[in-house]
Amino acid sequence: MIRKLCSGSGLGLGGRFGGVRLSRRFVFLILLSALVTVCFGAIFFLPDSVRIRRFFLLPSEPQRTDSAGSGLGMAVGAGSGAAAGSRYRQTETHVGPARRKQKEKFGKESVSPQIRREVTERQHSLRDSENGAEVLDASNIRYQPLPEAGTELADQDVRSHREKVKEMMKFAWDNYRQYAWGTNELKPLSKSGHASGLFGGLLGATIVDSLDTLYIMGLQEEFAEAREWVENNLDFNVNGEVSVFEVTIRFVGGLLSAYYLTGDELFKIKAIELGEKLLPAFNTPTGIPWALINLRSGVGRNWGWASGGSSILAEFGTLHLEFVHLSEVSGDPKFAEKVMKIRKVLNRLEKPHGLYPNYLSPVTGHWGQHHVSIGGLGDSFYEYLIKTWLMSDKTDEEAKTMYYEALQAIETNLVRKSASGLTYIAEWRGGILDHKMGHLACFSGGMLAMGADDAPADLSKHYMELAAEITITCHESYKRSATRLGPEAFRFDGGADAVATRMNDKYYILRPEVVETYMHMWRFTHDPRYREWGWEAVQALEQHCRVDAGFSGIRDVYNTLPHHDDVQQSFFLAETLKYLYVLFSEDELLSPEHWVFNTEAHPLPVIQKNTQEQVITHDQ
Ligand code: DMJ
Repeated sequence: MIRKLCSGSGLGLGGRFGGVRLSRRFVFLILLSALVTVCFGAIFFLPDSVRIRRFFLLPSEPQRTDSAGSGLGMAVGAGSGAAAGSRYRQTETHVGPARRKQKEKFGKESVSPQIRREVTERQHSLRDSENGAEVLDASNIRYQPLPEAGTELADQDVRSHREKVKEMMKFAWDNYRQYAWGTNELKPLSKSGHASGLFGGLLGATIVDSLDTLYIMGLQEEFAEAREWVENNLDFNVNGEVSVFEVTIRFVGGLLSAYYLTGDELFKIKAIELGEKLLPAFNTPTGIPWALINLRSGVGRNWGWASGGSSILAEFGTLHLEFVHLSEVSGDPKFAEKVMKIRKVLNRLEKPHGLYPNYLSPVTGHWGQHHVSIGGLGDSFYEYLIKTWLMSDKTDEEAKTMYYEALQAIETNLVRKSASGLTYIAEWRGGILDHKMGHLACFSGGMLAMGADDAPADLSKHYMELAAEITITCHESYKRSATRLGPEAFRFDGGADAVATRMNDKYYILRPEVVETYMHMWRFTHDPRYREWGWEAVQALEQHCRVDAGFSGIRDVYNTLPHHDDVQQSFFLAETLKYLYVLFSEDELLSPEHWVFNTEAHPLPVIQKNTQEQVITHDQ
């Protein structure tokens, strides 16, 4: 082009004057330096400062593409389209050195010394299942929830309770396997698969949700089958809308947990692949993600029923643990950055009476309807604030501050006592209290206990007492029903005291929150009543929810005549049975010092202090 411009001039300068060669060079140099300036300047307009840092600070190294190596090379595999594949490869080149660094780090530092010791001592113990089937290459195992299942409990009763829970898990699993294999959930009366609208075209929710429970319980043959299904059938390239929240807590959480427990790279690869697929949900004017995303097209939107097109607090506020761990395992900060952006938006907003309304527009960044709840629509947002603090090895001060401030506002505005003295957490609608508590809100007993230790001065004891009171209330909601199972919501007005008064609040769908709280309370207090209450729940489940081919929810907890809903929820295997199993296990099994359960009960390890700066960034 430059040549043409000069030599093609009608003046024929090049031929006539010796000085023309000089000016050609001059023009060339000017254009070249302009080009360099433009390219260099453009780098500073890139949005992601971390990537820029990497680009300049880390030496570029050729990428390994072998499947067994870095792992990410495989992520393009089954189901990824060509476009997605090339996008992936681009990212991979970009973060390669950091990921390798991360991999080394994982081998050396992130794991606490105690877990590492346990792993070293026992890493060969899982090679063979009870039936002699090879399950995993033990050399890959980096984390292990030991001591080994069923061996160390001195108390015979507790041991047999735990065995009972394991038997329930096997029964639930075997029936799913026989009648609904590969579908999302089992219909235990119809003996067929159940398709839930939450997962779009995604399949295998029960399989992915159950991986860690099977593993923890030592159901190794079943675990091996589940793994095989994940390897050969778990496909994310589906043309359907999924719930970003549900897929994150069940699928990403389940896969991450399986990876951390077993060290099997397959689960890591799958988790990262799915994490990538979810990223377009964050492409909104504020960075608050859409509730729904089409995994193939990347088009997102919100639920039609949510206040003026809002996103839901308990959904966009319950991604933090998983996305931080996606950055941890991939070495790519982009996942953590997405959830830090959510936090930034929330921090900038005015909160009515210090409370967080359940609806927020991802477009304007303004609150929708002022409905506040520690039950449905709000619940796990609060849970993730304190768990983020704990999972960060108590370094994420911002999460801690947000949690205790929110808790104070909740206590002032929502916590009340019933006429009979039961403590409950009401809902708040634009300043008016609705004296009802949902089954979902019962997780808060465990949450309060888990946050009590680090509470601001002189509040620790108080929060522990509040935790115990909430647990009593939730237990009463079970005790006051004919089936000894709790309703979906119970009220404290119009003469009601921890009972449901409306027909459509009377159902029980195998939810975990009450036994979840028993488990945490047991661990923090060792008060035997929590194990007793857990055992009551086991018996009630056996009596009213166990059917020929699995476990089913019931439509009315106040009626002992069976009226089943014919769904075996995947969270029954992921959460309810796991929490019960842990309740009847020794404290070392997934101890809170080293593990944090995501909201679907998938254990994720605490990220050790000395390794954090390398991956998690708080910029933007
Ligand atoms: C689970 O999927 C999770 O616990 C979620 O946080 C709330 N609902 C169900 C179980 O009830």
